[in-house]
Amino acid sequence: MAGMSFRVPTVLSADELMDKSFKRASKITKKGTDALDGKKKTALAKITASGDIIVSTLNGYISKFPRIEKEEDFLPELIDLIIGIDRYKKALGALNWASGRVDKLKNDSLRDVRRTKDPNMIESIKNSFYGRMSSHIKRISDDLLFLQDAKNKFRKLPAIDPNVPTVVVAGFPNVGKSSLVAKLSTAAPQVAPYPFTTKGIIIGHIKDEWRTFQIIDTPGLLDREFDDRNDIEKQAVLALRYLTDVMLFILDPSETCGYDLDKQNALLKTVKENFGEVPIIVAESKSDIIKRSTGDISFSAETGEGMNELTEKILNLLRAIFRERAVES
Ligand SMILES: Nc1nc2c(ncn2[C@@H]2O[C@H](COP(=O)(O)OP(=O)(O)O)[C@@H](O)[C@H]2O)c(=O)[nH]1
Ligand SMILES: [Mg+2]
Repeated sequence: MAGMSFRVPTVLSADELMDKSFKRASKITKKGTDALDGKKKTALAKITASGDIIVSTLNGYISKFPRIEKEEDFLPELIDLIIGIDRYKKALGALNWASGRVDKLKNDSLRDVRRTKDPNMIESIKNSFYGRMSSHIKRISDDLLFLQDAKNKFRKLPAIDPNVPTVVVAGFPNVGKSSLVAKLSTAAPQVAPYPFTTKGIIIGHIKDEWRTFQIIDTPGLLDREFDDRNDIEKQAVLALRYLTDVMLFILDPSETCGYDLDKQNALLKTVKENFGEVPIIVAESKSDIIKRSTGDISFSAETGEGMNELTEKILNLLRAIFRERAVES
């Protein structure tokens, strides 16, 4: 499950792809009932093998790279952020084009070989097949390189699974987000670089009896005023919105984080505005220092006070969302 969206194959360059195809074909010889028949059968087998290897390799890439299903989703936003969605779509489209062309070329060439009775023609049909196939592959050279580069960028992404119910944590720096994620997470959270932020995103997992949920802390993104953001950060927040099933906003009433409560409440307000429909749980941290009675859950990552209550509240909300989705689909 973890990181399932980004298990993409290594992409060969145009030259490597052609080498692979020629190498496969060069090993083939077929016996026939006579010299012409042998020549024909060998040419047919070579054309079939070398064409098929190109088609199946390209189709394999197309099916293994993540598909852009709908624009209003985490994955397209993320892909756009990392590599550019238009270029990505163009690259996959180009592979699809080349695959179709090579397949047709193969079938046309096979037909021509079958029809001819001239041994020299067999050779020239085969050579022109190789030449034209080569030129189709050369035309997608840039697209293959682009996808290989995309693969490398995908590989560096931490294992965020867009299909797993997800809590995203927000609140000013030092309010206690990382401490909370570490405490809530069943295993040690992963820290990984992300295009969202220079600081690295933190992904924890919460397991109940039979299901796993993600809890994500995004330093640099949901811990400051929205107005200060550059375009990439704005886009990152948009991507996050599609990922977030529940927002957990942490207020630090002790103000030991260095931000007074007015500032913190102002950030809460903008987070609410930016995340529209997403349900928000507000929780107050550091209850070992100060505990208010506002109706929001107070907790302390340090002493463990209120942690069970908070976990239950989060899990109940996530379970309800998960059930709703299971019923819908
Ligand atoms: N007293 C107290 N301090 C805490 C608690 N949780 C976090 N802190 C402290 O607050 C500071 C910031 O915590 P951190 O989790 O890194 O906050 P983040 O920047 O929001 O991720 C650290 O010095 C923590 O030790 C708590 O429950 N009680
Ligand atoms: Mg932190």
